[in-house]
Amino acid sequence: MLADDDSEIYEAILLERKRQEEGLELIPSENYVSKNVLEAMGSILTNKYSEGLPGKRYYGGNKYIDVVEQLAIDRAKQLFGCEHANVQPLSGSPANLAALYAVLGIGDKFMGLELAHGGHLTHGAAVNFSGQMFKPVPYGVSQETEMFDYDEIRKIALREKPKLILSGLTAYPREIDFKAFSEIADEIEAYHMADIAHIAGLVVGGVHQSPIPYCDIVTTTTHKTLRGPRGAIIMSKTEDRYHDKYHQNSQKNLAQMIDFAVFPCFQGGPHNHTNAAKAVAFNEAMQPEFKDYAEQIVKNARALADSLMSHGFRLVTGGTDNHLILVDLRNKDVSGKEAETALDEVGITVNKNMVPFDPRKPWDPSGIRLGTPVLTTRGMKEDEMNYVGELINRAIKHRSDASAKEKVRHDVLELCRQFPFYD
Ligand code: DSN
Repeated sequence: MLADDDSEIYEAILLERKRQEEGLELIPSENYVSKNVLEAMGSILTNKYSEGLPGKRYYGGNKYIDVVEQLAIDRAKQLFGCEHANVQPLSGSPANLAALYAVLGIGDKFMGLELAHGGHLTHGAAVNFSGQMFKPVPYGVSQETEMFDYDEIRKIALREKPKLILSGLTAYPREIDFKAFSEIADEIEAYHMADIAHIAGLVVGGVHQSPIPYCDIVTTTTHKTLRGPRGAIIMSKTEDRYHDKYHQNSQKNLAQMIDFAVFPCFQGGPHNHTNAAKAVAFNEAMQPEFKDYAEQIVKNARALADSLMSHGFRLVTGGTDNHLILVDLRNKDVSGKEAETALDEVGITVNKNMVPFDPRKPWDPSGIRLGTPVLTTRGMKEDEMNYVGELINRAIKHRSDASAKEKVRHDVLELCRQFPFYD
């Protein structure tokens, strides 16, 4: 038993479990998975090497691994309604690396959402492979509305003529119009790729527009709103619609280009235990209750947004359409880092975050980012969100008052005990 044989690791796991049970987890990219997902992840499937694809492996003994991976592929295709799915990417950044490299050459131009405006590192940040291997052209949000201005994005696309336009977010609290992005991409004969890591659960739950009809490639992690294990998948159309323009010397279609980029180009053996857990999570997301869950995530985000605004917090874009909220703290005379620390001390976990046009730096920006996937998984609804907004306000307002903070910590614990998860 781990408890007897490696007490240091065992203790750390127990303490992290207690932290998750006794705190309010508001990081929008996190979730709590089911026991079945945990069971699949903790299985003996981790022992097996299986480079290749189902039915075509470079190692023997993959009879049952093939069953697992084929189920994951079939379920991903059914869940999202996509033509092709590769379920092997180890996580979001490797998925985006393989997806971009499948269609772009070194130095090729692509457009992605600027990191400071809610994009991801892999959407073209200078410090990331995406900004170093390719030539990124950033687009941002409007200074006035803090939302996408599709006319402005179109102007940049017409001027720059990128080979690919990437739509996707990590800190944009509004619905993305994938159709509008695809019309811009079509006009300049560019690929359209969407990264739906944050919103995949909302897409399959029917509370966010699906990118599948409008994209050549769609990547997603599996551990955020989708509530699966840490990992990712890449979905695509089968055909490469720009084969004659960009890849006339290749024998491969788009699905084959994606598979080749994942393995052998960037990865070795797939993590079969994780792929089994992905299949379990896809099956869970196909159940009718998952639609209710996705709807409740959005209702909860709106309720939390209203509560925060009633306590004088300024929200970027004035609210939310999805699972996340970006708070601009400049009117509260507290930085993102100070607020993150103050909330952490009372058991409320958020992350400091840049707001669009932030005068401060990423290590201590002007904002914090919050989301409702975990609290919704625990069964909380709008009334609790209203109260969580009050707790956040008290923790930030009384951050220098030890006894007031102790009272908030007590109230956080009380609330968490009403919504246990891993009993
Ligand atoms: N690191 C993730 C997030 O927190 O949004 C994105 O992959």
